[in-house]
Amino acid sequence: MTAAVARHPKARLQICYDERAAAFYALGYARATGLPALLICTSGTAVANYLPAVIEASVDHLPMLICSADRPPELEQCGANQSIPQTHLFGHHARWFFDIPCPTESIAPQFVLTTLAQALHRATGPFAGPVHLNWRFREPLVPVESPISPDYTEPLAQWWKDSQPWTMYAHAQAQGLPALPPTLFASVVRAVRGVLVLGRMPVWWDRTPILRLAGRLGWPLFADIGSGVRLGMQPSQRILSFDGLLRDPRWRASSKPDLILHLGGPLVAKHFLSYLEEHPDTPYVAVHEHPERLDPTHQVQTRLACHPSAFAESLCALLSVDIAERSQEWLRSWQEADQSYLRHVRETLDLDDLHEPAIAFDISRLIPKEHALFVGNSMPIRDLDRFADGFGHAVPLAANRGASGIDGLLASALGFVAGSRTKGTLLIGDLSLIHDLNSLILLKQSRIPLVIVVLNNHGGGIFRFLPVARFEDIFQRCFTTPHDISIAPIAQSIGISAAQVTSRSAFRDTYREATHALQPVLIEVFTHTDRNMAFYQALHAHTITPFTS
Ligand SMILES: Cc1ncc(C[n+]2csc(CCOP(=O)(O)OP(=O)(O)O)c2C)c(N)n1
Repeated sequence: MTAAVARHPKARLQICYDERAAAFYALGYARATGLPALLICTSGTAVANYLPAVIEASVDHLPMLICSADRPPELEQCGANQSIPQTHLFGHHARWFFDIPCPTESIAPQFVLTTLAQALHRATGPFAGPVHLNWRFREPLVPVESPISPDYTEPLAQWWKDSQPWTMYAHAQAQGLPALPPTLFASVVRAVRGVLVLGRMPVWWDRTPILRLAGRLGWPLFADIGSGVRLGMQPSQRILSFDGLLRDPRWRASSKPDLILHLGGPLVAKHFLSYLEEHPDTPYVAVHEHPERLDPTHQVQTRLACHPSAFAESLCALLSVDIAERSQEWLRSWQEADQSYLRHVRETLDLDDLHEPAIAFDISRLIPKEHALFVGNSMPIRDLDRFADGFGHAVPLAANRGASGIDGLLASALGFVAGSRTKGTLLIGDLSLIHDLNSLILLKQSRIPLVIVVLNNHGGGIFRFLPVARFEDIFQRCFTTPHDISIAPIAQSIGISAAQVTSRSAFRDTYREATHALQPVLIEVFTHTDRNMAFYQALHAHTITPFTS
């Protein structure tokens, strides 16, 4: 398999040093392109290392195609070297598994081609995700010519000349606009205090119909950082600080909506869930293309399994009357509260203090428009979601929010930037980067122009914000897991340019310069959880006037 790909004139090959990173790289590539990278590995624990990325791909419906090599059946479970049972290794995390027998002329070659076509369909189809093909081989395991009778491949004569799969699968569902339930249309038209929520969406989706719908409805718009509508200048209905406002119990209670329309995946913003729980009788409609439940508070009343853009188009086509006007007052109240909150955020951020929300804000302002942005889990994604400026560039952004692991983030960022065929920035916490240190070697070898901004607060800063922080005997040792490691020297030892900064102005200058580099750069920012906490406390001191109209 390796020889076939390495010698193929059209294949782009990425050699990875460990399989866990390889799978995360493939995941990041799929996030950028919507296409599955082909993962090839040997038998044994090698393939097991794909599991974390397979889980993320499964949860977030990203295509992934795994081709593991395996020993022949007579060498399974008998002590033969590097042989483990690989059948259904990924359990229900794989959309499809197939055990492909050792090559033999007694099986028609069309079998291989229909298997591949099915694998591709199951990986990329309407319910996309990881597919595992387990290929068994007998020795010799090297690409030597083996005698094949001339008429064996005869039935494939036409297929060799084409570039199409043997079986073409048509996605019937993807064609045409979905028919909307009449009751749904009626409740949209009736709603005066509607809220439009945009969750996580793949970067390759066309958002034009969704933005058109946002304009037609004229409702407050809550856009998640992964929606593609949170960064840059976007619709005037967007309420940048909705999570901050919804944190306030009085605002939550007083701003009762009469319909919530949620397009795409879940949100990073935690207080949106509290808002839902505060108003259990508000009709809540969720639209996503896959059929799975997206309802952690168990309140969704109508769930449409169709593409949000197609849904938006259908709804716009039905909305002949201008309904935005009747929601003007409702929208204005949200916008005024938003402006007041944002003024307070900017005043607090402008103090030139070095803390993590400030770095997230600075990146959103300074990132060049030709960069792709990958964001680590824990506090980086939360800080960017809350404090990203609305005046930066609307760069493509991705994060591993399916299962929210802190593993494989550098490898995922590399795959994302490679798939985007551009430069990139990764914002990541220190523990997350330590989890994926191997991928610094992948970065060095691949020379992908990535700027890594690592926030070194010497452990897991998020735990300071969680109730476990009160339990002093276990908090530091078992949760924060403190360390005194500096990451820049590790990167330098591998041959990656790296800088350390301890002030906000030094960060801005270093980051600006790094984004112009043609090679990878790591910027280690030393931050302190006390300062992060102080910023949040100053922010929470802001008084939000309850909703009045
Ligand atoms: C693979 C994995 N292990 C553990 C966790 C639990 N976890 C969530 S956040 C976090 C700390 C991350 O620390 P860091 O990357 O330094 O970011 P910070 O909390 O400082 O923002 C941990 C261990 C996880 N999400 N994924």
